[in-house]
Amino acid sequence: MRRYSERVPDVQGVITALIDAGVIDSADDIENDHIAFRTMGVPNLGLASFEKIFLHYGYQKRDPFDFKEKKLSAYWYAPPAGESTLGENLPRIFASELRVHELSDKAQQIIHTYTDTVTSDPVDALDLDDAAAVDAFLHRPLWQTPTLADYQTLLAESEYAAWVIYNRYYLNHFTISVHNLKPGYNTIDEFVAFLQNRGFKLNSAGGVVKVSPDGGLRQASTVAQMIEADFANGETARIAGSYVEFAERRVLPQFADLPTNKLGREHRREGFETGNADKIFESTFTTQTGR
Ligand code: OOG
Ligand code: NI
Repeated sequence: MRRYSERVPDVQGVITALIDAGVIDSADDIENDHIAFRTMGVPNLGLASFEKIFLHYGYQKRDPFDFKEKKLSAYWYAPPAGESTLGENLPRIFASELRVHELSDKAQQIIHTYTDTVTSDPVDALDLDDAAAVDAFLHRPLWQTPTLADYQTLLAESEYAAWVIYNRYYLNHFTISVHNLKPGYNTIDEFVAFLQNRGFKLNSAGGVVKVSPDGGLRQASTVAQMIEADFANGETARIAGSYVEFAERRVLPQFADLPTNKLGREHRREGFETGNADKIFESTFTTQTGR
């Protein structure tokens, strides 16, 4: 979270706005609904490698998601119940993988130039009980810094591919659970109005608020902030970094009569939604960052 918030000024921006408005006293009052990571689906990497970290910490693999057009596969992972070595109330995890073999030969070739240097699963070489080592791993480059030309070629075919070739396992977003905030801020529509009044730029793909068909999961996100990226051979460019998401999970119909102070995660809409996620991915796409 420290490195992520250094790189995404909106993180502190939203927290400060919430404190100024008297909605929270400090960042500790925010429930982190989920965090997200992106991976390259190639041998020794991808979800098969990445997920071992979180399975080790007691996360459980849940539903699969398929994004045909974007050539992505994803799963969500439920945190261990109650206290764990990492604390309690851990965020869910949404992790996705690019189906590299579905890209053009040219794009595959570029990706493999970098990823083929990873000849064994790097997670197998990690001491997973050492949380500091895991943190360092997530921020360590797995392959050589790409050239700007390779980045741009990938960008033209798959914005996701370009994002991962530069950003690797960098945290893609954290998510504020808006339903746990105080009245006036605890629905996604109210929260979005609050953000827009304060000038935050939100992802408009498919509409600002993305709603699951059952109406229970309502999400919005900022547009990724641009970072000054250092490419190979001393070249630099401004590219999409990470973003912040906001989620409202409505109380399930069978728990509608429970008093607010009795409501826990188990009483609200769980999981994720393909239609929502498909548009949230675009928070880092030039169609949004260029607006
Ligand atoms: C993940 C997009 C999907 C959600 O909550 O459905 C998502 C990404 O941009 O990598 O975050
Ligand atoms: Ni998300």
